[in-house]
Amino acid sequence: MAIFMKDVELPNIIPKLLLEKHVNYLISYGMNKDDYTYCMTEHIRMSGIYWGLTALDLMGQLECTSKTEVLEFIEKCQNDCGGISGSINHDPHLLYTLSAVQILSMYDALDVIDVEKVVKYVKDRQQPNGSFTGDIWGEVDTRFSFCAVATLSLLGRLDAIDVNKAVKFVISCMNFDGGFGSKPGSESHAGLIYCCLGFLSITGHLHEVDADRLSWWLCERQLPSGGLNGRPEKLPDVCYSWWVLSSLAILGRLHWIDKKQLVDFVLACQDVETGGFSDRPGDMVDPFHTLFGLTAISLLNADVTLKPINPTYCMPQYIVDRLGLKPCRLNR
Ligand code: GRG
Repeated sequence: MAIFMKDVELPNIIPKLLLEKHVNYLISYGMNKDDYTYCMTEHIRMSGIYWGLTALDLMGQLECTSKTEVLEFIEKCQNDCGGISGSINHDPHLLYTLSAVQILSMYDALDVIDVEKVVKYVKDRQQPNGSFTGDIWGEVDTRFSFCAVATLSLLGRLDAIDVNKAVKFVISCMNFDGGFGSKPGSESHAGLIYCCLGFLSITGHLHEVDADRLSWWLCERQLPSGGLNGRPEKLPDVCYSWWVLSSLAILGRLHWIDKKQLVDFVLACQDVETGGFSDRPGDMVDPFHTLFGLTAISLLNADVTLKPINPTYCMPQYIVDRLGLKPCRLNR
């Protein structure tokens, strides 16, 4: 006899979307610089700012923060080699370089950094087999292939790298289940599937994907609680609402997911007192999960007041439009 266990229990009453509380949570997060979690996340500050500002922009509150302070911070994080670091005096990395370029694109302020040096930094990361390292220390991962092409396309400089070789490497990471891992032969994982589909969407190679097989695998990530996990046998997490949903959106199959159940799961991950979203109901909130809770609600069109999000760049759609970018999507 099969026994169905609920992966995570949702509260009896699902709260509505608490936008005002989320705005207050994000604004006060950046203000309390002595806070323990704020100090412990210094090394990922650049991405933290991108998560917070993107979430605020989706809620129509980008101007609640100090643009000048953010731009000064980014300027100080660009290193001589051109790469941008997570914090001042830290080592540069492709992840933070992309976050910085995303923020500057939102603010229409790319002149704050030396763009040609950024282009050179990204170009220097490409390896003879087309893959990218995240920094000078040599770790190769499909995340970095995405960061490289997303950064360069935002700068209008995709011509700086060998795109064909880069595509070949990403395609070599495709698995029998239609998904993608971090390198050839690595297990499929929803986060890396987003990176590879985002990469293929920017470079115009989505036709290389088995869209039905991959979408089936992505839909199997939905658990009885309604939440999504990142791979089989794992717990659900709000961030996969982004990695999985954006992938389905790029594949033109967003409607394959059970929207009502997923929205309930995401709403149940809000802290109704402090604002913000956590990974699962009842856990501690943070800006990372707050962004991906909101982007999921936006992609699902479950709240009319949230601005639309672009599934490839994870940036407000109006900014992607303003830059004239048209990342590919499949139709179904
Ligand atoms: C522009 C949004 C945006 C991102 C930049 C870095 C990057 C590109 C994407 C990261 C994609 C990724 C790998 C996400 C997964 C993050 C995560 C929660 C990893 C946890 O992995 P495990 O194995 O978790 O600890 P599970 O859920 O598998 O147990």
